Amino acid sequence: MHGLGIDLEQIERRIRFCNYLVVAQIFLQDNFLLERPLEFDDIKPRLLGHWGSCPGVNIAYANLRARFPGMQFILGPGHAFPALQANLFYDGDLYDYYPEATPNREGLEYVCKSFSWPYQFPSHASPLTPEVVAEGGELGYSLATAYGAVLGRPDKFVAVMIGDGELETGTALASLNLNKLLRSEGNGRVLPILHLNGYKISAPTIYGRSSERELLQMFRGFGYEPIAIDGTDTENFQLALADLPENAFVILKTPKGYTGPTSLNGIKLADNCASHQVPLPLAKTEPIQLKILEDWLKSYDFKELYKEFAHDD
Ligand SMILES: Cc1ncc(C[n+]2csc(CCOP(=O)(O)OP(=O)(O)O)c2C)c(N)n1
Repeated sequence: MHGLGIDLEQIERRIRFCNYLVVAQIFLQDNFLLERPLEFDDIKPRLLGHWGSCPGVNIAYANLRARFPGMQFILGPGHAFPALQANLFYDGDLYDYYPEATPNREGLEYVCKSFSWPYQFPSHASPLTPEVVAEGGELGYSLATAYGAVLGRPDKFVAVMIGDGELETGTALASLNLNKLLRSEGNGRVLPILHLNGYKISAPTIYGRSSERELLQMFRGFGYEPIAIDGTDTENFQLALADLPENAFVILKTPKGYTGPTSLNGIKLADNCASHQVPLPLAKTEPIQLKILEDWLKSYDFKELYKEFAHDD
């Protein structure tokens, strides 16, 4: 427990839980708790989804939820859906809409199997996601949506995560100006968070290649009080959230694909655009990739986290 009254270890356990669940959703159709060695048959036949953005989203969600339990969360990069789904499952919010999503083995299997599966959940946030405001797919609208959500609602607090690739779109960039129009007592509060993981699909982002000084100046120019946070340092993140300036803009730095495999066939995966989608695309047929996947899943010590979470009979 921290002087702030927030359990930092619990936040980190939650992040590990959700990271595991993201990987399991993308890859597994069986053996979800790794109760026996991983086999090709445990792997889904068609590997879809996006890993790279998810660990940063899990970091943000866990930290924000601990500090602002009543927040509304808007996620710009809807392709990070497995992270959103993992968090909705963890909090029991998914269960409110899907009675199959029970906090036990059956619920876990349901969440993993139904991700990116015909007639179940797609690979992006969609109208099937509880409380979704607009379907993912087209980047750029998150910040404008967040300002819209607090209009005339002084009681509302919306945290909005904008991808650094997303902020290269005209829509998202122009939405930064809304900050100047909406600062009044009659409206709620928006906390914009730039997810600075440095990369988009197959290239670095402009902001990933900008200096911190340039970024701070840019957001100051739009009328914000920007702060840069290293997302991998939970204590630092919580201290910053406890002392946010009135008109804060968070620049959240996380390495893309953080905690995932570091390289494959000589290609850098973590902290690189190569982790954007499925980093081990041949896990169903290549023994080496299957082994890397197994080690990756094991690295989260999920069994211990699962015991804490599950209500099995
Ligand atoms: C308007 C629009 N342009 C392009 C795309 C294609 N696209 C999908 S994901 C992506 C990269 C997103 O990068 P970022 O916002 O940084 O997200 P993250 O790095 O967290 O995955 C792009 C360009 C899109 N979905 N919408």
